[in-house]
This record gives sequence, C-alpha cells and structure tokens, in this order.
Amino acid sequence: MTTAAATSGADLLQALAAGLVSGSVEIVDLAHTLSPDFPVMVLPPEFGQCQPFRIEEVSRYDGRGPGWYWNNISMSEHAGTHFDAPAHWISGKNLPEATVDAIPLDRLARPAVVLDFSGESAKDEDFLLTRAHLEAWEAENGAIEAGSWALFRTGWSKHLGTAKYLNLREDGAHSPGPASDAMEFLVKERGIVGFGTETIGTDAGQGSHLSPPYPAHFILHGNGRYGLQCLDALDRLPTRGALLFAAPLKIRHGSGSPLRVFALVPRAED
Ligand code: 23J
Ligand code: MN
Repeated sequence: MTTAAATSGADLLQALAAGLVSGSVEIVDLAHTLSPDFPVMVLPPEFGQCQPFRIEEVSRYDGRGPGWYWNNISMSEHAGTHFDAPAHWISGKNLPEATVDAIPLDRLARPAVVLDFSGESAKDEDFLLTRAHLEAWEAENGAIEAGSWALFRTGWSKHLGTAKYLNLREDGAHSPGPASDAMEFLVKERGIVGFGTETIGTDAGQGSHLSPPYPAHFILHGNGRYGLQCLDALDRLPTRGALLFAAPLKIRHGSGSPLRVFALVPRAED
C-alpha cells in the first residue's frame, strides 16, 4: 500500500471517483430542507431580525409559463442549514477573505471530526462544551487534526419541527453550545477550519451571557474561521474519516449563505 503522501493527485482522484461509482464511498446529506416554516434565529426585539425562507411560484406549466416551472425565492443569509463567514462578526470585520465570495477554495472540502456530546446535551439543554470536555475527549479519541471541521453532535437536529429546536423561553433560547475556553482551544491550539452545530447558531442559546458574548462567533470569526449551523445527520458520520463539502453561495460581500453541505464517508461495513 502506498501512503497518501506518495500517491499522485491523479491516482487519489481516480480512486475516489471509483469509490463513488462503486458505492464504497457514500454521501451523507448534512442539510435540512429549506422551507418557509424552517425556524430562524430570534434576536431581542431592539435588533434587526433575520427573514425566513420565502418562495413564490412564477409559473408551473400554466398561463404564466406553459412549458416550465420555476419559483422566486428570498431569505436571510442565515436561514436554514447555513455557513457563517468571518465578516459575519465584528471580530472578523477587518480580516482578508472574510466574505463568502472571497473564501479560499481549499476550505470548501475538508476533513471532519465529530465530537459526540449528544448524551450530555440530552441531560442538560444548556450544556456548555468546555476545554476540559475536549481534553477528556482527546484522551479517548486522539487529538483533533489541524485544518479539520469540528462538528458538535448534540442530537438537536431531531428536535426540528418541535418547540424544543429553538427552545425559547422568557429568558431567551436554551440549547447547547461551546464555552469560550473550548473555542480558544479548538481555534488557537488545534487549528480547526471551522465549527459546525446542529442547533440554530454555533453558540449556545444562552451564549449572549458568556464572556465574550457569543464566544463561538467571536473567536471563530475573529480568527478567520467558519461556522456551520442547523446541520443534520451528524449521527451518520464516523468520528473521523468523513470529508466535508461546504461551499456557500458566492454572494458579493456576503456574511454567510444557506448551502447544501454533505460529507463523503466510507460505506458502513456489514
Ligand atoms: C446574529 C446575531 C447573533 C447570532 C447569530 C446572528 C447567529 O447565530 C447566526 O446565524 O450566525 S447568535
Ligand atoms: Mn449564521
């Protein structure tokens, strides 16, 4: 067996293509379906609000267009399963290549490491992932590789369609997310390319009360890293070994975008 480093780009691509055709490499869809009833982030009323997905039929093989079907759509850049670029946050506003149209292409296909904290999140809806949790995780699973996506598995995607997804109460939303020491560790010491969550934001529902407020947004984007939110099917990914494709729309000066994010995984052995 040759190692990847000794294998030419042509051979690697040919092997991957063969795996896709034979089915030994499978594709897992990590995006939810965009629809007008997909929930969006709700901010305190003094702030501008993000608009949900809207769709309006232009014609459907009828008087408005006898031979064709098409729709007009509109939405927030942060509706549905979506990508956050560094310029989304004030901490990233002066960074180069900070908007979705300027993201270096090598970032669009990267390995993923799945951090499974679904058990903890089921017990505590405000579960905060800390550096200590990550160190314990690494002691069991090995170090998180530089250049990877860290995907925070909480089981939250199964709450979509219920009130528990946003879990809004008088005092705001309640959903799991990272503490600032976890984000500092992942970004500065592990060099992740980004952090992905099943919840409506990369931050905890109560993330505005942390220091800094919204630590995932502040630390990721202030360091030129990316966010993915409202991911689906993280329970179908291996802890390591998935190759994640996350290509946001090329919106001029865009802060983020809905996207069809998916992962290549080895077919489960039977
Ligand atoms: C704006 C303000 C606060 C947050 C967010 C957006 C998001 O989570 C988002 O979708 O990026 S927390
Ligand atoms: Mn967002």
